[in-house]
Amino acid sequence: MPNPIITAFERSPDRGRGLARDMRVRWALEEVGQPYDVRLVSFKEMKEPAYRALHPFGQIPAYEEGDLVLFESGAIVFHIAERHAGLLPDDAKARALAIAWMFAALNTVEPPILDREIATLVERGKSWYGERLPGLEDRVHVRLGELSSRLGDADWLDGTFSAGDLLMVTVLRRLSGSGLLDRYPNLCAYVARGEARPAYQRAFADQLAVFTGRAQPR
Ligand SMILES: N[C@@H](CCC(=O)N[C@@H](CS)C(=O)NCC(=O)O)C(=O)O
Repeated sequence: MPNPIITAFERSPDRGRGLARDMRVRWALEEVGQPYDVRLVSFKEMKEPAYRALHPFGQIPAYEEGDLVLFESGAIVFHIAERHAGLLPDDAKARALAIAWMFAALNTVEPPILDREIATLVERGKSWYGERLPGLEDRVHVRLGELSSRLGDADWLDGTFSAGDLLMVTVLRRLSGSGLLDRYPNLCAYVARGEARPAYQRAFADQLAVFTGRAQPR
């Protein structure tokens, strides 16, 4: 069976700092030890019909495995976690909870973080930006406070590291440089634990190498 192929930005706006969503998929593939190939796409190419056949919204990442074509980073990580050991517990109840954390990361925690991020990127010059930002940050803090309380002094959200943690760590990393995580030492330590995993580091190095031009043929 040939390696799965993922798509990633030819030139990532985050300059390869692991914020583009191919990072989630790379990390999951590294965790389970599945080699993969990467197809780099330009912004122009992503919006063309040939690419939209892979990804209806013209975004990265898309994932090809034989005749299976998937889009949505959460669905791709879930697919990988279902087919390989290591990202979801075997016990049915623990597995269901880990899946709940995957949805929580993408459906409950990421939206207010994205709302704030988008405002800082596209609304910064507007007259009402200064009034809007505190409300957006309050909404982020509500979720961070709740997550911090739940995590407490545990290493991971529910027992052992799972795809739920993988997605949650990548979502929280979107706050890098904002200072918003600073008042939650346990969440900072949680993100650092995720980043310290060898699989994360391999994935990070590979996506950074695309930006620095040091990517090696796999
Ligand atoms: N919900 C999607 C979001 C995908 C997404 O927003 N991808 C961004 C990169 S991280 C992208 O392709 N942006 C370019 C665009 O939307 O034109 C997922 O999780 O895969």
